[in-house]
Amino acid sequence: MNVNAIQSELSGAEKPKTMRAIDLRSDTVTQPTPEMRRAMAEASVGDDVYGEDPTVNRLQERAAQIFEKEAALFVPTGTMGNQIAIRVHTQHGQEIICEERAHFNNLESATVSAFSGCLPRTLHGEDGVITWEQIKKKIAPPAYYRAQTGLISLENTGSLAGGTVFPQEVADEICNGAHDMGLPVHLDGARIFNASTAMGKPVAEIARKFDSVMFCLSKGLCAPVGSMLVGSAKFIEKARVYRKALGGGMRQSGVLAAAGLIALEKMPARLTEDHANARLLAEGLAEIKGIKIDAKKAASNILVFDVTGTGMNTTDFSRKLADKNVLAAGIDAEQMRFVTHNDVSREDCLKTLEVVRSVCRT
Ligand code: TLP
Repeated sequence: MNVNAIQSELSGAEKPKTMRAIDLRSDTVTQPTPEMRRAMAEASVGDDVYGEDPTVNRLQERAAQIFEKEAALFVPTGTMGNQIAIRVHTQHGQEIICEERAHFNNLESATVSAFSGCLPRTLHGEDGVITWEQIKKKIAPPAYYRAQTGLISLENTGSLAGGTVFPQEVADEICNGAHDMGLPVHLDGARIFNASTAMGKPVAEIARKFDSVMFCLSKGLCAPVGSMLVGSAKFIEKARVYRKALGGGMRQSGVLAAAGLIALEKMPARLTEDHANARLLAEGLAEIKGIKIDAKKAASNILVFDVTGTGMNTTDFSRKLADKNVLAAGIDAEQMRFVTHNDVSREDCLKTLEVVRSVCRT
C-alpha cells in the first residue's frame, strides 16, 4: 500500500466551495450538537493536571463504567490515545503485529517508531481482519537477535478497510492466544460505537478481552474534540504519565468533556441512521458503471470503492465531485472513501448518487 498516496489524498481533499457542501470526507467533520454547546458553556471545570476537573472526572468514570474497565483517561486525539497505549505496552526495539491498513501504521506519522521505538510487523487480512492463525506465525521466536513481539493491535471498525467489523470470535481467539503467550492486545476502537451498532453488541462485550481500548468521541459521536483510553487502573496510571509527556495534559478541559459526556450517553443511538445511509450509497454506487464496490460489505458508516473503471484517478474524481459540492477523498490513487455521519442526511446521499452518476457520464 502506498502510504504517501493515502496521506496526500486524504489531506488533499477539496475544500468546501460554499457553506453547505455534502461532506463525506470523514465523520471527523461533524458539528457539535446544540445540546453539546449548551453543556460546554455551563460545564463546571477545574485544573485536570491536578485531577480537579469534575466534568473530566465524570466523563472518565462513565467511560470506565460503560466499557466495564477499571479506569479511563480523556486524551485530546485518537492518535495520542493509540500512541500512549503503544508506549505503555511496549519497550523500545520491539515489534507490534497489526493489519497493514492499521491507522497507527499509516496515518499517525512514524510516531510508533519515533516515540515507542517499535517496528510494525504487518499482515494482510481480508477486509482488514487478521486471524490468530496468521498472527501466531509472526510472533518472534526467542532468539537474541530477533526483535521481540511486544504488542498486537487490532482495529474495529477498520477505517481504511472500508468500515468493516472485526468478528468477535476472531478477536477473542487472538486475545486468548496472545494472553497465553504473555502478550497484550490493544484495540483501536476509534469507531467502536459503530462496531457495536453493526454487531448488535454492547461496547463492553467487544472490549472485554482487550488490555486497552482507544475510542473517539469526536467522530460519529459528534463531540468537537476528544478521545478516551480505557483499561486497568495500572495501565491508565502509566498512560497519564505519557499523556503529560506528550503535552496532552489539559487544564480546564471540562468544557470539552461536557460535550464528550453527551457524545457518550446520547449519540450512539443514532448511528443506525448513518449505517442505513452508507448502505443506500453503497447500493447506488454498485449500479454505476466504472465503480467497483461490494454493497453487501457495507457494514457501518464508511465505504471504500474503486474508481479505476471510470477512467479517473481519485484526485480527478474528488475534484469533479467538489465542483458539484460533494466533498470526498481517496485513500490512494484508485480507491475513494465516503463516510456518513450526523451532518449528512438521506437526501444528501440521494443527491450524492445523482452527482456521482453525472460525473461518471462525463
Ligand atoms: N482517522 C481520520 C483520518 O486520520 C484518516 C479519518 O478521517 O478517518 N484510529 C482510527 C481508526 C481513525 O480513523 C483515526 C482518525 C484515528 C485513530 C485518529 O484519530 P484523531 O484524528 O483524533 O487523531
